[in-house]
Amino acid sequence: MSAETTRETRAGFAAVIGAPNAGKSTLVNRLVGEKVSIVTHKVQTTRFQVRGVMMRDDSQVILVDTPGIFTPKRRLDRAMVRSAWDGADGADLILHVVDVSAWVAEAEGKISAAEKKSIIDDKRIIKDLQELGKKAILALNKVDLVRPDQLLPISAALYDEGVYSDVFMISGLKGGGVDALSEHLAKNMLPGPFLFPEDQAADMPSRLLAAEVTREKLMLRLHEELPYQLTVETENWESRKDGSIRIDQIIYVAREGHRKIILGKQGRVIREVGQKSREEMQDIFQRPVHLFTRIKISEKWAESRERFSAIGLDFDV
Ligand SMILES: Nc1nc2c(ncn2[C@@H]2O[C@H](COP(=O)(O)OP(=O)(O)OP(=O)(O)O)[C@@H](O)[C@H]2O)c(=O)[nH]1
Ligand SMILES: [Mg+2]
Repeated sequence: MSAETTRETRAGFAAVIGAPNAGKSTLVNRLVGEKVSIVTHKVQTTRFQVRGVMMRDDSQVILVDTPGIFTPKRRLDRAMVRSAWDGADGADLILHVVDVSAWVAEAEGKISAAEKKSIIDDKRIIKDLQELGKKAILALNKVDLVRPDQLLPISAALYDEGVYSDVFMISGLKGGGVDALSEHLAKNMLPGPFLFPEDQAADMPSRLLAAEVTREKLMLRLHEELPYQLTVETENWESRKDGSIRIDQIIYVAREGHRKIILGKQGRVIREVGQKSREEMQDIFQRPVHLFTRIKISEKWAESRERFSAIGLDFDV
């Protein structure tokens, strides 16, 4: 007789949507238990759908991290917002992450411009959810920044919008409340076989992940509009006999002035960025990394159909 018992497994997709900077990627990384999506303090960090696999009990939850939903202007912005809604549309569950500290600031009449934007985006998402006709799970995030008594009226008001099935109060950064949310997600997957191998946390190709790591370090180091006007590509990836990896990357920028800023005085900026990026890649890939970065001027990188489709974005929205 076989000792094997049949496992009642569950699996499915949970799309994580929300305004830029709400904390979606931070939450996805925490739920998965490792870094699958880059995080910065700046808005519009995530540019395309990133899948992370969470295992809990006999459930597999494929979390789909999405770009923030905002009012788009450029082609890249439009494609990012479309990508977020596509993620929501195809998912079994939708998780709406809200930066609750913005709502508290509004209630107290001490709201900043960024917080105002965040609330406008949240309201827009609520309207779109109403139209979509699918109930979402509300995750009131960043509760570490507010007092519990400030949360309750906001939670009640948002629940009354009628688009949410459940509300969780969490801190993706500190971890508070995330366990209850993760349990809920796992329980609400449909019975079925796992969709990814159990030990696989992400499905992003290593070359793309390496490019994202460098883009994160650039975003953290650069100011104003520059982070939004560049992109990073891994040009070459070579596994060496000694166990190390040689990675060649190109940073595409729109103008000569941008190239100079990224270089910095005597190449200081690019050197620092490369150093940080290399260290993190070594952590992720668990092997020594030799990283070589070049900067190229390409006025048209944000108008390149090929680049969009390489990261799963729709060029024609
Ligand atoms: N205090 C606090 N900060 C948080 C929390 N979650 C995320 N953050 C911070 O919020 C900022 C944005 O986090 P991200 O995870 O990149 O947000 P995002 O929603 O993925 O942003 P986009 O990809 O730009 O749409 C970062 O500085 C995070 O450290 C939280 O629970 N508490
Ligand atoms: Mg993100």
